[in-house]
Amino acid sequence: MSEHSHLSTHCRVCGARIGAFMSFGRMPIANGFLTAAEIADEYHFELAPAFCSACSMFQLVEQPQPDRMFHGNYAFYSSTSRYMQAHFERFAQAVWSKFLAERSDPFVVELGSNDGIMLRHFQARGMRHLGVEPSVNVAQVARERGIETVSAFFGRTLAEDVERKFGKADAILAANVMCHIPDLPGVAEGVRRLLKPDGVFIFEDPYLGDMVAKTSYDQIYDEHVFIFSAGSVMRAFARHGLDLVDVAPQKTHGGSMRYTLAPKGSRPVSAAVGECLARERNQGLEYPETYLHFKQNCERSRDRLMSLLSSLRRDGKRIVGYGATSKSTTVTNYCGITPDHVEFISDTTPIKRGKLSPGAHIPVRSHDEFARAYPDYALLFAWNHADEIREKETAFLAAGGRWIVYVPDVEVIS
Ligand code: JHZ
Ligand code: ZN
Repeated sequence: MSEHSHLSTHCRVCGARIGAFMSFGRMPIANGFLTAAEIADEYHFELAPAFCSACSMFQLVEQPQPDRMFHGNYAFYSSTSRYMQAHFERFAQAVWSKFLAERSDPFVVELGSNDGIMLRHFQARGMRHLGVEPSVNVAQVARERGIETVSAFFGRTLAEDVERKFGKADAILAANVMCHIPDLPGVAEGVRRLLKPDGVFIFEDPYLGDMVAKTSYDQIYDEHVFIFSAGSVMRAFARHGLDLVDVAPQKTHGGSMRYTLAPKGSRPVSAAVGECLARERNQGLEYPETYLHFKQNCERSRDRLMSLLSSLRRDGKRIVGYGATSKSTTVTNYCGITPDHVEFISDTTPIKRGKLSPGAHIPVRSHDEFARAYPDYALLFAWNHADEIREKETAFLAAGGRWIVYVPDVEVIS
């Protein structure tokens, strides 16, 4: 696959012509954990990001069909992290106290509600709620918890169905979901229709400013068709009569942004929006040259990581991966990490265990395997959960183990 992608297309938001500024090469489905027998049929596409200089939306030029990614065997269960559980409890609490507490019989809808990690806090208050979750296995976990969930992709038609059945929504929420949906205009239109005139649409996703600053290129994979900034979100939703009225940075997923939108003119715009837009201009997020620099940083990160892994292996050190994240599919396949570098990847998710990692085919094993015979080095693929993991793994360090991280820089930590 050539380094310089030939791929070009039209911006999913504004229709301007866009071209990839780099390619991460041939990639499998990031959550497509597989068995040895399935290797021959493994699906691949070219992972190549583009920046639209007309509306500043960062996006993939090619994304696999949604049902290749989200289906009855979706491998990511939101509730695997304790920190994320606490995060979504706080998110729900903030939405409740700021927007819903004073309303009579409010109705909240969450797009991509996964296993109910956030909605359960509304359900616990006896509130009217609905989750929309196309991956039926994770949706089923939510239903078993008593959370009302429909398994479908959200868009204009579903918005109309929901409105007919439940009425309009006081709040529509989405966390790590909006950046997954290629038809952003369709979703924005659905949201506008489903929202009450005084309702709010609040969503959060990994933030472009953090990705560029930290060279966390592993946020780029099939599911993340967009990486948002305040500027690109503001412009994309203005086309559909929704104002960006607030932004709030979040620590989750290595740096995220929470966006609050409301029907045009219905709410004052907080000072945080203007401040964030100014920061984005200073950081150069609106300029194509920024992404050429980002590309060089990705290449440097890859070279440093591979020379570290190769030299440790030459010295006979054992290296194990920690966290079979979606992000690690980009890292292993872009950098060329193989089972010769990384013996296996430790992960707590039952559905991933006993499988091979997508593309690189590194075995995924239980955490017990990791703890049974600590390796010399653990390559921290779940770097966004570093605090939680390092708290749990003090025995690994005490046994002389060391962490390898690559965000923001390639480093060994003991
Ligand atoms: P984690 C997923 O990304 C996919 P991923 C998705 N596209 C997205 O946007 C974000 O989530 C929200 C394991 N683990 O959270 C569990 C341990 O083994 O970084 C998970 O497999 N031990 C929807 O996949 C993985 O690591 C632990 O102690 O990049 C973490 O995946 C902890 C904390 C996690 O998301
Ligand atoms: Zn555009």
